[in-house]
Amino acid sequence: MLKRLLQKHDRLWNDATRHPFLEGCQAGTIRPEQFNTWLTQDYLFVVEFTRFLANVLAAAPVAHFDVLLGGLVAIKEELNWFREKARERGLNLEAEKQATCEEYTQYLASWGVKPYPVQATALWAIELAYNQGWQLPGQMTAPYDEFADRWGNPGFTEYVKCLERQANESWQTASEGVQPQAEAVFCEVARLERDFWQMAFSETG
Ligand code: HMH
Repeated sequence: MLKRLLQKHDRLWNDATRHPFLEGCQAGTIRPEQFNTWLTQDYLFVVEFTRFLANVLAAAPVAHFDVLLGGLVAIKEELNWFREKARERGLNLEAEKQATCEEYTQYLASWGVKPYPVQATALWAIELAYNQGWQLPGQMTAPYDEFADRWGNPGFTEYVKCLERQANESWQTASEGVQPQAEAVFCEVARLERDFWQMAFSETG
């Protein structure tokens, strides 16, 4: 049960979803170099995350297609939105991945070949981290409110609930040994999410 993972690893999850980077967006004190680093690196992350999502769809039971196909449609628009935001800020998206982004995307690729319940758990955790992280600080200052809304809006929150339901369902029929793998992947997601915020926050420009 995914709720139990959140309780058991609450400190880890707290660090994944509460970070000075997000507080800085809320207060409007984040520096442009920090925010732009996050934006560029997150675009590079989302490109690889799109491939991961396609892998999850490929491994999913047909009853789960509807939700996952909805996610893939949304990510088509999201990738274009990232390109638009980068253009507005004069950012070059042909950048190199920083070490944490590289590490996270390599993990994504490795999770794409794990049993479906493990993939479904990773997908849920990745989306929940942003859904909670961008909402927890409270109303954000412009221009960051647009970013907070992308992952904090009610439609996205509902999508994450659907992912939770599907991942829970997949756990019920998982063979022995799969649940510990899913738990380990959940903990990796939490650590990598924290490191990703820290990567951008540490940017000195
Ligand atoms: C690092 N985690 C990271 N980036 C994202 N865009 C999401 C989660 C949500 O898709």
